Amino acid sequence: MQEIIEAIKESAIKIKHLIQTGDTGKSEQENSTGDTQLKLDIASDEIIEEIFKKVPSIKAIVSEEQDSIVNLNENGQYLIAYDPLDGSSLVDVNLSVGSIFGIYKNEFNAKNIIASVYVVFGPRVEMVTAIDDVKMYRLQNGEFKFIQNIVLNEKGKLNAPGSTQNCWAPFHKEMIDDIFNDGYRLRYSGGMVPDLHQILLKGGGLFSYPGTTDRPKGKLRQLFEVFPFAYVYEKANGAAIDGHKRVLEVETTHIHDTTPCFFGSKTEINRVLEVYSKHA
Ligand code: P6P
Repeated sequence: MQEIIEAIKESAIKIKHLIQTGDTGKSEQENSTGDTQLKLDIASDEIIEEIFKKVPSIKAIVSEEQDSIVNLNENGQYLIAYDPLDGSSLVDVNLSVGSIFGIYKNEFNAKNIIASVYVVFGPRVEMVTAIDDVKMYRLQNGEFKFIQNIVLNEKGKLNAPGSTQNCWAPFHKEMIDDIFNDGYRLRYSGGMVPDLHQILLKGGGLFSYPGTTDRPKGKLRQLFEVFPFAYVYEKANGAAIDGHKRVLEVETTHIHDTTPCFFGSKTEINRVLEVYSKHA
C-alpha cells in the first residue's frame, strides 16, 4: 500500500506543475460519461497511468477519463479507480481542484474498497489518506509532511447543496431550506474535492448531490468519486448515504455508474435519512 501512496505523491507533484503551466483548453474528445475532456484531464490521466504502471502491487486501474479497465500486473494485489483531475473546468477560474483514488481488492465495487486517497490542488497542495484512520499531509519543499488526523464532529455548520436546483424533488428543496434556516453556512464551489475537504477540516456539515428529475441517478461516479469519499467520511466518524442506505452498500453494474450521494457528520446524515424515509 505504501508504494501506491508514494506513487500518488509523485503524480501530485507533476499534476501541480501541469495545473500551473498547462493548457486549460478543451480537447476534441469526450469521456465515457459524455463530458468534453479538457486537455488537463487527458494530461493528468496520462501522468497517473505512467506512474502506476511502475508499481508492481497494482493489478489493474480504471480512470474516469477512460472507457475501460487497464490491466497492469497479473500478480498485483490492488485495483485502483481514479478521477485524475476532478472539477478540472475550475482551473481556468483559479478555483481548487483535486485527484481522487479508490483502492479496491478483487473487484471494483463498494464492498471491496479498502482505502482511499485524495489530493487537493488549492493555495496549498494537500493529500488525505484513509486506510484505518484519516490523515492529512501538506506539500512543503517538495515533500508531503504529516499535518493532522481528521475526525468529524457529531454535528457541523456547513451546507454544500449540489446539482440543478430547479430539478430537485420538492421534499429535498424543503430539507435544504430548513437546514439553512437552522443557520448553516453555504459552502459550495462546484468542486467535489475542495467542497468535501472543507467540511472535513471545518468539523462537519452536509454535502449533497441527490437524484434529480434531470439526473435520477445523480451525477457523481461511484467508483472514482463517491465510494472513495464515502470511505474517507466513514473513517472520519461521519457517514455517507444514497438517501436511504450507506452508499458503500450500493451495487455497481457498470464501471461508470453514478449514484445519488450525501456526505457529512452523523447528525446531518440522520436528518437526510429521516426526510428521505418518508419518500420512496
Ligand atoms: P454541479 C465537477 O464537474 C463535479 O463532477 C464534482 O467535482 C462537483 O461536485 C460536481 O461535478 C458539481 O456539479 O452540477 O453542481 O455543477
